[in-house]
Amino acid sequence: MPCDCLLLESLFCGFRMIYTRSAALLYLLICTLITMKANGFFVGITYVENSIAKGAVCLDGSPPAYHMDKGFGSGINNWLVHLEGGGWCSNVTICLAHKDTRHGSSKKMAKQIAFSGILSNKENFNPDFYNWNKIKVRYCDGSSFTGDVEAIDPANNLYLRGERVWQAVMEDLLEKGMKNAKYALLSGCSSGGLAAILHCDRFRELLPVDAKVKCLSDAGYFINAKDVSGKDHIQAIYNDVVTTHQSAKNLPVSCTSRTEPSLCFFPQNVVQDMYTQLFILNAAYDSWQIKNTLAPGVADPHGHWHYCKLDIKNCSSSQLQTMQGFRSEFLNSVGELMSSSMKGMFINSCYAHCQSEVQETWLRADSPVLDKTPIAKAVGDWYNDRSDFKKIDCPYPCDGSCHNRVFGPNEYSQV
Ligand SMILES: *[C@@H]1O[C@H](CO)[C@@H](O)[C@H](O)[C@H]1NC(C)=O
Ligand SMILES: CC(=O)N[C@H]1CO[C@H](CO)[C@@H](O)[C@@H]1O
Repeated sequence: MPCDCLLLESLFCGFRMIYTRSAALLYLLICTLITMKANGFFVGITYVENSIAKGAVCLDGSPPAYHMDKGFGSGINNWLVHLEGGGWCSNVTICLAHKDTRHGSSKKMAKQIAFSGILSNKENFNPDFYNWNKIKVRYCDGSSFTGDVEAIDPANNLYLRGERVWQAVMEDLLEKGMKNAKYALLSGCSSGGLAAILHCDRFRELLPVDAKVKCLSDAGYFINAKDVSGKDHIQAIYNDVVTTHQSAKNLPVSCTSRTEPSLCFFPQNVVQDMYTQLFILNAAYDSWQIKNTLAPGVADPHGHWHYCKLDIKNCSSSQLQTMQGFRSEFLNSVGELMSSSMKGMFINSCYAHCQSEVQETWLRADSPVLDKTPIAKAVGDWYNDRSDFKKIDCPYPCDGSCHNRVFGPNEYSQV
């Protein structure tokens, strides 16, 4: 529920006491209208039931799922496949904790979700992709769609089959018409944005040779940086993910043939060998990476970073200095891509994570801009070869167009 609805809820509280039923109905109606205006339109879920026979299932053994809005007009042969994010489960204990949530079971997923931003069907909100076939693939494997463990431990019935989920969903979409695609874009946010990088070249191979195919990673460029205590925290987590899910065989061979597989979960070791065009959309102070890579709880036992992680405005000058160091590392890790004609880039200086999925950051009068260009235009220009957009923002706090995230005290950013 968006906050507008919470406000409405309290307004209607009084009325409800007297005219409970009609007030509740009116509330629901207004709330639905507000939600639709703010968040786009609702799209129903499709379960890929025949995947079960292939052993391509969520952590709990339920079928994978996606939401699809059919293309129309000149977009009927164009396909946008957007991969949902939701962190990773790096060991069996954590995967078991995910198993009975929407990130581990299609039984727990909402039957309708709002499509907005890059998934919007309105031309003025999403000028380059609005009439495409638009698919949001739900994330329920915890491995960025890379895992494939044959054995099932009867003691816990945990399935680690992300790679099979990827294949089964792609087969289903190809059958639904994607095999005739003329234009296609594989995108994703967070762990889905990482999956879009890891699967990009293989997605390209599934489609007709004369189709135009590119990939967009939104907040999926996770860098291999040390945490504030000097430890390789994120590298250890990725090592656990790749080991637990037996992902090595499904990571790009160009990387695994020259270095250890867990390092091939980091885009910085993968992107230079990709032959499909890639756009990297990322905040240099990505809020997930600041919270979980730079200053995870284990690296900050006294909680010095607690308020800073909730709201960048609360960071001390020494914390900001540390964050500028993180930005420098981030820019170093994308640096050599600046010269590649195969890559597009929108790296802004916001405290944000995932900027393509919601209208307020994708395209609105006040949405983030780089060089006066909003994200939707930068991505659209790059996709359609109108210009090769490649821009890096000046350091925080120079950018007044940011929509910086402010987290509630108990909010976790498992996007
Ligand atoms: C799983 O990972 C968590 C967090 O990293 C850790 O606390 C826990 O001990 C791990 N459990 C096992 C069984 O390795
Ligand atoms: C705990 C803390 O420092 N909170 C502050 C964060 O910043 C806002 C305004 O930027 C203050 O109102 C809070 O008190």
